[in-house]
Amino acid sequence: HPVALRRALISVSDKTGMIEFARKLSARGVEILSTGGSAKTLREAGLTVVDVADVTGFPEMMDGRVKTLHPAVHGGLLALRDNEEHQAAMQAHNIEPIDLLVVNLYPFEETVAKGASYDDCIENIDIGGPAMIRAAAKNHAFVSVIVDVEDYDALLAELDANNDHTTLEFRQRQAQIAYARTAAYDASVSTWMAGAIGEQTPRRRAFAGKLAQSLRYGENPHQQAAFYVTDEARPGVATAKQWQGKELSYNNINDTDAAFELVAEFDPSQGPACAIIKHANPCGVAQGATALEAYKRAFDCDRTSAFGGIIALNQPLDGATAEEIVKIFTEVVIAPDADDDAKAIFAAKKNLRLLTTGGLADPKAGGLTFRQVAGGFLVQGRDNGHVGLDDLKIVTERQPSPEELKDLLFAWTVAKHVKSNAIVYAKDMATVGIGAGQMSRVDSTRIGRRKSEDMAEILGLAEPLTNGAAVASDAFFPFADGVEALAEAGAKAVIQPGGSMRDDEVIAAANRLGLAMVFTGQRHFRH
Ligand code: 93A
Repeated sequence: HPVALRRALISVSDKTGMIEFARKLSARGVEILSTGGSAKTLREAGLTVVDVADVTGFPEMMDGRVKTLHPAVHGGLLALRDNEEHQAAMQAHNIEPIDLLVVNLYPFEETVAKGASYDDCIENIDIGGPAMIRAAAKNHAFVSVIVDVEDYDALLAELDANNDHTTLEFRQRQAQIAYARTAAYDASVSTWMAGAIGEQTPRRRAFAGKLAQSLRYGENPHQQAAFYVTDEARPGVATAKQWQGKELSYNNINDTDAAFELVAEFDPSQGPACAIIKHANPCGVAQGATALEAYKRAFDCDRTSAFGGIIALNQPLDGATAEEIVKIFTEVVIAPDADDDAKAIFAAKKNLRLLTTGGLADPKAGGLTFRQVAGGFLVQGRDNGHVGLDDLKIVTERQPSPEELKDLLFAWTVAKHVKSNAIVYAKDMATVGIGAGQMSRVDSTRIGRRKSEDMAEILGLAEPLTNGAAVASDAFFPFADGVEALAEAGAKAVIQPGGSMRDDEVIAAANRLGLAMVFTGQRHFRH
């Protein structure tokens, strides 16, 4: 199965490393065919190149839309070298074999990420490239295909190790990579089109991402893992710049995403906000007059859990906040930006990762989210639900005060980002107790309260801050016991979707206990 390399076709948009690579192929006696821009670059570097136009007998035409789509190219890639009929056809039509295809595609994903026009995006859909890649990969019994600049060295190493031949194993591996690339490419075209034409349903969609990073391991060290990017335009962990610190782990990426998506809910024009995340749940979220104050208030929700956490800010990180953050061990800090003071302070903490995103994600934007199940995966629209003051329905005799209303909406926004059953106590735009991920809603109310009691002890407060707090519940209370537990914790106002069969009982309990309660009409399950 070893195949000698005699003739290669190079047609690349990303010309990184191409000249060096082609030079090494030439030195091994490989003849090089190439398309317009690639051929020009190679020739200018002093290499001998055959124009594909001379092979096809047709000029590149229609703005390059048609350059390699020709039997002289596709026959050379697809012909079985051990099949007499195929060989006869090659002879009859003057088709020469192509043993190696080196293609990287028009930068469609990058063009979309730049925010280019519809027509620009369309023009950047590569047709000839994927056609050749799929042809070469199909004929991997004889042909090698390279679709990634990173694989140039792998091919050269393969030739070194096998006396200028490629092995079947190598060609199979490259073919597998090639199909992954063309599938991902078409998926990104389809995903972009869905966005461009406003198609929201998750039906008849194709999914794929671009490999951003191979991870050292997954959720646990015995699991392999990788990180794929599906939306290069959305500010977040997938597109952030990492300034320092070791490589992010699988769990770090998951938690950093949770942190930044949560903090992006808070419009910076309404003031700085900070979220501290542990195991994908917030252990403190707060607004403040400054980023420093927002961080301190978030930290004071649950100082014990915040250790080793992930911190997100909705505005640039400054020196004063950085100074405070480095007082305890933190895994990751993510913010739209960071000033020089902050960077200098973090530089002394080698393990702390600093990520900047260049902006905030739009919490109201659409998009899809995924969840894997055995043998398949679930797809749904992002939870971009939003509730404002006007959407609230007051259902109790006691009306919430304006301050309580602000805290209710704040708690509600945080609850959207807490695993169900979620209970979030808030006071003065800071969480003061969070109960997450319990199988019973009553347990979540108790956990939030207990955490607040622990913090009161640590901070030396006369009473836990859940006393007099506003509380959000991500879904309705099925029975009155949840509301009773909140009243026991001293809460004064409640926000919840409503819609339970026993809403009447729940409202009656709230009235009896002197609580103000509002319904949102929308829930935020997060499982
Ligand atoms: O417009 S195309 O879809 N039509 C083609 O026939 C074709 N053949 C190769 N684009 C085509 N290509 C692409 O051109 C390659 O995939 C590569 O990305 C690019 C290289 O062009 P150049 O060598 O002119 O820079």
